[in-house]
Amino acid sequence: MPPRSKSRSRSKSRGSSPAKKTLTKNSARSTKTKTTKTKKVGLGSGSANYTIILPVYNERENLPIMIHLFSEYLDLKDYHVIIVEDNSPDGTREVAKLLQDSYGPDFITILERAGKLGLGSAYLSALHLVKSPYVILMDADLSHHPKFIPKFVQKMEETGCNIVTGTRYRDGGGVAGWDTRRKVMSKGANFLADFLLSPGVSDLTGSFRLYETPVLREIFPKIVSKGYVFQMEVMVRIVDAGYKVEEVGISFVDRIYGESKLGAGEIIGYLKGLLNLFLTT
Ligand SMILES: Nc1nc2c(ncn2[C@@H]2O[C@H](COP(=O)(O)OP(=O)(O)OP(=O)(O)O)[C@@H](O)[C@H]2O)c(=O)[nH]1
Ligand SMILES: [Mg+2]
Repeated sequence: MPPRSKSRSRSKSRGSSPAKKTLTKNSARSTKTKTTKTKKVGLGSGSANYTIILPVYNERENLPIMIHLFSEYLDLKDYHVIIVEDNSPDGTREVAKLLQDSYGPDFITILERAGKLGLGSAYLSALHLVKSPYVILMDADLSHHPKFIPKFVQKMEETGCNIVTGTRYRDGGGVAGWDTRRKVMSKGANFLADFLLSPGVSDLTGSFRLYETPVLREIFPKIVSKGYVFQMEVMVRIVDAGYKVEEVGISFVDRIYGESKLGAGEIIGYLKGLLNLFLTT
């Protein structure tokens, strides 16, 4: 990734070569959510290096394919998956339990929540359970292919960065299956955010990322936005805090099964969140 040449003068920590931060703060205590009736099923593996947090809502068809792809592309000894299931009406929880029976609780933990509590809180609840030094966040709708995970890991090892983010807009990345409206919305959202905030990351709204766990634990409690703008705020605050971000091109494929949750409300929320970040960071 090129250096952040477009740093805003208002930025407190953005310099020409931000030093890699020493990660001493572990703010897990302050990431508590108000979720009630949450049940953890599975032991979690204490030996895995990487935990994949997989939020699912109505992903009955996609979830088994995702887990199968993990087994195809990853060395499972090194990975643990936390499925955050929000009582989907389509029976995703039963499918998750069958997968856990088949792959074992050392590979799959299921975080059972009482209802649809949103993506941000799904990540937060799961983060409490993470024991590994690295966390991967990704969607379970097959838009994010597990084959890119080893590339993320390699990039982090090679560069010593704190975060690797998948990008659809650089390094051979792309999008398949979106109509013009969706492409324009995504490009527009990224362009506007880059113009106003200049974080130097090409895909701000993407959510396929590898993090050092302490970085995520430090940043997450500071996030105020919900919905589409959430991923952007995470990245902007990470860059603002001086952490080193690298990018890997990914091909993003639109979901085949299930329904998109992106509507007009999300677009308005995005613009409000963008303005808030512009004024506060
Ligand atoms: N546990 C949980 N998972 C959620 C919730 N909302 C969305 N998800 C999951 O989060 C991931 C991303 O959600 P998507 O609906 O694909 O949203 P998107 O990727 O922004 O948009 P589309 O792909 O166009 O639908 C998927 O794996 C969803 O199943 C939620 O409230 N709770
Ligand atoms: Mg999706």
